Amino acid sequence: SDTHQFLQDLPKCEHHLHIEGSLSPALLFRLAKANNVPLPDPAFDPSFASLEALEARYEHFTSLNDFLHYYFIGMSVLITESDFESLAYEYFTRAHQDGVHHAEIFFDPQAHTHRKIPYSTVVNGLVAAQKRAEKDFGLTSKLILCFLRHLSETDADVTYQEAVSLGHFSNGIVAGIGLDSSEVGFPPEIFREVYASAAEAGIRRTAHAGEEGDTTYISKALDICKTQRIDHGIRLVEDEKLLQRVAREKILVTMCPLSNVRLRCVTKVAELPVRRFLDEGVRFSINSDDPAYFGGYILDNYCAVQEAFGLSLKDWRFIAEAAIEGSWCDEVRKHVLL
Ligand code: ES4
Ligand code: ZN
Repeated sequence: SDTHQFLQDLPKCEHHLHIEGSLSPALLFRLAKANNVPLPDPAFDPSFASLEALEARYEHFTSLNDFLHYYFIGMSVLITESDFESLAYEYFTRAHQDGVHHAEIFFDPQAHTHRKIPYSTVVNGLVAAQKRAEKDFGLTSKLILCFLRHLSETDADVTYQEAVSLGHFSNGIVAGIGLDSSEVGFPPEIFREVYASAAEAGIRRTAHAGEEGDTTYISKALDICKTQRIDHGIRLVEDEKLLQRVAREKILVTMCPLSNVRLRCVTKVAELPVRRFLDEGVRFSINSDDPAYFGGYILDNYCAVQEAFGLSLKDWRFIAEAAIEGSWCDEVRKHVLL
């Protein structure tokens, strides 16, 4: 249709995409076999009995933690540099088809180093895919290193120091840090020290906050971790003052509509605070989060928002411009994107 074409053609930036969350059930089973990685016994979890069973299971997540259980099992099949390269190149190919010009992708190094896959294997594979995507599609991208919040601050710091020692923040391979995994019970202030080190070194910062957690997770991310973005942030509307502050300070909120429905943060896309954000001038982008798990890539998310809210050309222009301005690329690239 016309709107679908319009949204496809709209120059998009993706800021909230976990590369491990772009692992489809088909690729999961293929790599499990190729790499001899055992999957859970179907006698204990029938979801692993077949491709179809796993796909069906992904349609019925009950919470963030329910999803994360499958997310961490899924990524256990990623072993070699080439696995990470294929995974990321497949994502970039799809993103390009969806009209993405610039993508900032999260990766979870601890989820790999904890199962003896070296940090450099992960990053080398991702970087190889980034180079191919830029050459083949003109798609630019950045990596954002996420800490797993269910692990300790000490563990996060070990990961951070490894990236620092390889020069990945100063040479531009990693554009910033983020915080993901189980939110409730793991507030951002646990990671205050590693965020303070990053701030001091001029490294950009974001954190998942206000997905399942209340508004204190958002305010602590901003006040204590000094984040320049908030990932998800849908519960921001529960605190009017905080909402106005986010608008005033031009903090980018990275929304993931289909994710929020699949993880039951809302019952439907129409419940998301899209209208409130537009009316209050809160800058936000629309993203896919874990597209292989949540039933849609970025264009599906854009279309779902349009279907629920019927936004105007002016609204879409605001969203597209906020996404470009909030990107962590250099000013020259931003100028080209605008
Ligand atoms: C995630 Cl949706 C979501 N929330 C928190 N952490 C995550 N890691 C991957 N997807
Ligand atoms: Zn996320």
